[in-house]
Amino acid sequence: QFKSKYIALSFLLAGIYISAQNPVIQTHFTPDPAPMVYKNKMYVYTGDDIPGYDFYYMTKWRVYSSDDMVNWTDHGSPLSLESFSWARDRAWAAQCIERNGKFYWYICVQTVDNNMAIGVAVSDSPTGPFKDALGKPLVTTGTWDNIDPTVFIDDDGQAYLYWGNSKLFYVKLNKDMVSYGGKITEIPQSVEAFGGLRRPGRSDEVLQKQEQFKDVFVEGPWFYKRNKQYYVMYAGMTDRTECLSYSISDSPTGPWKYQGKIMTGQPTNSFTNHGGIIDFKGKSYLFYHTGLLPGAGSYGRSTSIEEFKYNQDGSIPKIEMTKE
Ligand code: FUB
Repeated sequence: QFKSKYIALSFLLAGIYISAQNPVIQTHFTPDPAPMVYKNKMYVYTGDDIPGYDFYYMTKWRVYSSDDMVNWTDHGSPLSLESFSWARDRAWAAQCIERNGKFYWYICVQTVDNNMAIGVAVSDSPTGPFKDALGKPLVTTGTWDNIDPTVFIDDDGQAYLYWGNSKLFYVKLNKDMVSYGGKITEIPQSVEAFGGLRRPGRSDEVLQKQEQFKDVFVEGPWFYKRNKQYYVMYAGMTDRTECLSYSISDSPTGPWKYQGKIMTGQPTNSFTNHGGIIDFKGKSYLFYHTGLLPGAGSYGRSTSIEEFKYNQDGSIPKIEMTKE
């Protein structure tokens, strides 16, 4: 027993700990997990909830890595609100991607002008140090729509940034990954595309009672491609909490076809859900968050992971939340 305690302590001091259980990170709150595979290693970029407030209060982001999905190394917090001179508050959801040996971490924050905007930080290493690439926002439209960036580089080298809350937008990024030339496009919402419509002035409870509004794009898009098929997973709406739903397309810019809900139900103890899907060493994983750490809840969310197998036709099965 002494030996195992000693080994655990050594791992902890080295910033490594072992968790095959959900939530996989039990030392910090880690919402909005965004996985990235680089050089045979899994990285996960997360937020950093500070519970005790009556909203999502976050001032920095975190990074963890694993070779085997069991042993996780804590790389600390290489990016925070202070990294962006134009940021005021709300270090919300983010995603990191590698291109030509550089790492681009797309984040969203509340600006000094009181809007939400998307910024990008760059590093030579997946674990930082990261630096604001522009000294100003990458996407700012003077609204609160600009949250939850997700980034993807297609086989032809074209990179796409999707994001949004209630409204879903995309823009084609330039090769430098920190600018765009074309215009920002809003993806039309429809029952066919995302399972339902959000009507201004109608509460989600009312929408749930109407069959045609059985789901809706809320936020947290996760954009990726598998076997020539484009996928966008997103936080949809069910009962009183968010679920994870998805749509597919033959093109990176749509039209999108609603495919249904991936993850619903309990126990989540969190109003939101937000995550990413990725393949690693021949297996497929869904990263998501719950509020299940002791004393947590909607404003103290933690990363959980489920392994799953795609169906033969490329569809995603229903995935249960587990504690393993
Ligand atoms: O973490 C803050 C916000 O909550 C995210 O931006 C949303 O997707 C939701 O998870």
